[in-house]
Amino acid sequence: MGPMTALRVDGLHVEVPEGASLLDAARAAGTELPTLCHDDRLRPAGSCRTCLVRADGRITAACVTPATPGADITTAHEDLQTLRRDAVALIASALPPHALTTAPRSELAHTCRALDITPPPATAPTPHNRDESHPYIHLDPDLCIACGRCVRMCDDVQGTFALTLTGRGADTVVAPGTGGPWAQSDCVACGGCVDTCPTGAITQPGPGRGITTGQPHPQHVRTTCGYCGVGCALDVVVSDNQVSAVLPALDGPVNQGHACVKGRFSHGYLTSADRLTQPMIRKNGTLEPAGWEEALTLAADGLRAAVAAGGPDAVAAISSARATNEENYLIQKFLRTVIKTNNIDNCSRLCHAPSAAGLSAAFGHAGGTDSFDDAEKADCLLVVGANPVEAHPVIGARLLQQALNKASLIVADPRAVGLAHHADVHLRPRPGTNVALFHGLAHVLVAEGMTDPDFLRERATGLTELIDLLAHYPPARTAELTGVPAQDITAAARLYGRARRPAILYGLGVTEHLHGTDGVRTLANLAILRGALAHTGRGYGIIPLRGQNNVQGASDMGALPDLLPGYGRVTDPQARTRAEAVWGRPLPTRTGLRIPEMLQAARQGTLRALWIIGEDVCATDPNSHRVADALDTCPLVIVNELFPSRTTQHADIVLPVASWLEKDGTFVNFDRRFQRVRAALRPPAAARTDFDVVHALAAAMGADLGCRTPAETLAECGRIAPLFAGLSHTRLDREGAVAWPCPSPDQPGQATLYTRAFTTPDARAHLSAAPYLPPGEEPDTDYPLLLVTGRRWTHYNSGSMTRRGGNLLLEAHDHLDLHPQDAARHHLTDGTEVTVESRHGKARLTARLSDELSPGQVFCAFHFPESGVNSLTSDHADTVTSCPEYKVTAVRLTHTTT
Ligand SMILES: Nc1nc2c(c(=O)[nH]1)N[C@H]1C(S)=C(S)[C@@H](COP(=O)(O)OP(=O)(O)OC[C@H]3O[C@@H](n4cnc5c(=O)[nH]c(N)nc54)[C@H](O)[C@@H]3O)O[C@H]1N2
Ligand SMILES: Nc1nc2c(c(=O)[nH]1)N[C@H]1C(S)=C(S)[C@@H](COP(=O)(O)OP(=O)(O)OC[C@H]3O[C@@H](n4cnc5c(=O)[nH]c(N)nc54)[C@H](O)[C@@H]3O)O[C@H]1N2
Ligand SMILES: [Mo]
Repeated sequence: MGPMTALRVDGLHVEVPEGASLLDAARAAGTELPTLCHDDRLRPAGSCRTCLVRADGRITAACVTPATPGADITTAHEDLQTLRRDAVALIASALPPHALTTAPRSELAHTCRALDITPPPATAPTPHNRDESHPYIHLDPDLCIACGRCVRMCDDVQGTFALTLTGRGADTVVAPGTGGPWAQSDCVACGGCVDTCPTGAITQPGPGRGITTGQPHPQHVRTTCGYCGVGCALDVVVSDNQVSAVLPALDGPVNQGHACVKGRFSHGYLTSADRLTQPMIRKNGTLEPAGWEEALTLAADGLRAAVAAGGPDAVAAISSARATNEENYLIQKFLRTVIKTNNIDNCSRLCHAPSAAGLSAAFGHAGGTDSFDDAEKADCLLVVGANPVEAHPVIGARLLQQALNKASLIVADPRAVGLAHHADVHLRPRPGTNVALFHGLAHVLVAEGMTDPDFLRERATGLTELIDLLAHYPPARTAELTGVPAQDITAAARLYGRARRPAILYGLGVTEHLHGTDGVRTLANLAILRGALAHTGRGYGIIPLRGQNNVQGASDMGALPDLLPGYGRVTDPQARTRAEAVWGRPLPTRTGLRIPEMLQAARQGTLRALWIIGEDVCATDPNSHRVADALDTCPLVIVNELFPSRTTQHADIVLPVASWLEKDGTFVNFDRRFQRVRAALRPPAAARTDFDVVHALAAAMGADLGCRTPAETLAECGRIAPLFAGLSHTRLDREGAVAWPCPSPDQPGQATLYTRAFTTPDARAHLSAAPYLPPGEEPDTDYPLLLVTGRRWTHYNSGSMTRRGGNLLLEAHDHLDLHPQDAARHHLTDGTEVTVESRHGKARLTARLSDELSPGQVFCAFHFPESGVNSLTSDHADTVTSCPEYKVTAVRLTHTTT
């Protein structure tokens, strides 16, 4: 704890941290003051005058007055109580009577009850100005007291600046800044305004109306969000096995009382009529409902038959980065010990496999070098090929505030989206030219002496080779290769090079390329050249913004064809022996198949059974026609799913499973923190957790996987994997979040890595001298445009969850963004239906003109499988890890004719 300030409140001695307010001091003394314009997440405003106290004789608003050493505060005097009561009564009297009746759970109503203020009698009928245009956020301006909390939340926490106070004097109310209805405003539905509104003027529709963060809720379950990898701690308020509201936890280690549209609101899928509620078996070509026993027996017989015909390696499984660690652990254990194959992989393959490969080659561990909390202290941010404002909104919001307040910002992204609007330098490389760009930046670092010679001499290796290579990447040549002006390269390198403590954060714009692993390694070069790592005190390393809620965990748990739980190699006898000792069985020694190899083997007839657990491969893997062919050729396809999907259309057995709000376990977030997942609801009808399904299928094959509970499972994993040996459910229940490596229960998790040494074989950081090589696809006269695919804030991956609920009202279909010049050349206007063709397939999208794109480049997401985006993308993949080249596809456009 930092230095403390001692003072007296109503005669009581209290101590508060330096910089605290009198409100904090009053709270420390156990005194509750009314605080209608205050929220701990916000800078204090002092405008409502309801928290009045007397400090050394002067009457003042406690929330804006600093606690000074030795101050003498009174709060309890009758005159003060009267002043405060009058201030609240005055605010309440300006509101229509329904302020206290229709919003009975509001903070204002609570304060009025506490101070014995009764609502004024109803006189005139209440005017009705409600704005109910938005699916998740409703506004009743009549209830607004102009405290400004929502506006500050939107500006200072979320950074969207969507709200404003309009009108004058007592008539001032909040409104969307764009003037029209809320649904057409800039709002991204983080829910911050709903959570902070003290009067019920801003609410969410439905049962959660009036339920806000910071108030006690009798039936709430603390869990971790199951959408992206940020790892927001959420409190799910439940009644009658239904979600009333999902609130961001104020003490959430990563989100600190903030959330995004997905975690906060996108749970409509839970009660969708499409939810799979019983097993299905294909009979005469159609999927028909079946009982669990019939489905499991059929699956077990099918797996046995596949092994009998082709040996254990004729079976494979794709595990789910949406599922828990314990589920992933169990699935790989089933494959390795019951089937006896290493054919297990997860969607990290499509995503950040190049990060795991690149970062472990450079530093040792398959994760980011430092924690996000550290990176937030950086004075310079280099954000590369990531759009956190849309894809990791809570992190995006924190990075934006950092850039607005205290850090310089370099963004490297072909598109002008999100953080790029606030960048000091925005580098816009042609997609697929990262390696050249990073070498260009490194060239300037070296040429202008902005490196750390001591660190390079003592802790790194590969400098000579790199310097030789960098001679070929002066700014002028790099500009030719990448399309980034030479002066921007120099300016960016100087910002990064001269910063005291820079940090690098990056995303799929680095990994999903033909040379994705080289991209990660050559980006890591910049941090190594500067020795900019947390433990050196000269920066905060390099952090991948990993995607799925548990993609880090799925890989940590060994749902990979070459690695056991905790990253021991399947080919390393020592690692195998450790696992064999715990599992009591000999393990397969041959490296298993990666996802694209599984699909290839299926097409060739050597893979005879594929179990797909929560990945819509026919929608989200590249070149989707060929994926469908693979499934159709494979004699047995089992799919665990929440919903019918493109993939279930090709399945022989479909098993209905629970979603993240319906199960127990742990996830690992993007910066290696384990957090607990807890069931808030029971799964619908006959649906079971993936955990139970794996156990049941093992039992149907006559095997017992042990690991009766998720807690036992994580404990067993810790016995195999030293990295996780100190973790347990009870510890996480107690501590909230713990980062790996965590080798023992009495040691803290290591958020900052490599304090003593790098974990590469020679304990040094490895620079990479990989030369720039062009992407797999390039535009030509037949396919003149370059398509980049990625994400939108409104939907999540295959869209299976976000398309089933209110998000569909936020974005109803996929768009193709293109520059107005390209649109004009193709005679397209906003809203025109357009057919996109690549060398591999066709997609139908709606044109959207946007100067976020450079001419010659177009962009779309892949959240609506029926538009066919992944029939466009190619089989080109990272040469090291097989991660698909989703970011570069040559296409042409034609008008859609129906
Ligand atoms: N709303 C929402 N959030 C999500 C998801 C979602 O589907 N929807 N998915 C989750 C998942 S699984 C993941 S992995 C993460 C992904 O999160 P991000 O990595 O941020 O996602 P993308 O939008 O795919 O790609 C990031 C950026 O890379 C840029 N880019 C493309 N090519 C290049 C290049 O050659 N060089 C550079 N420097 N940049 C390039 C694109 O223009 C894009 O803005 O998001 C997670 N969060
Ligand atoms: N064109 C293009 N394609 C891409 C990408 C891109 O940038 N461009 N990005 C790629 C990336 S990074 C990723 S990670 C993949 C994601 O691709 P997927 O993993 O296929 O996408 P999701 O929609 O996240 O989830 C897959 C399925 O899991 C189901 N599901 C959810 N929770 C659970 C659960 O607990 N258990 C089970 N059994 N099922 C569950 C969902 O209903 C959904 O159908 O897409 C990749 N595809
Ligand atoms: Mo991902």
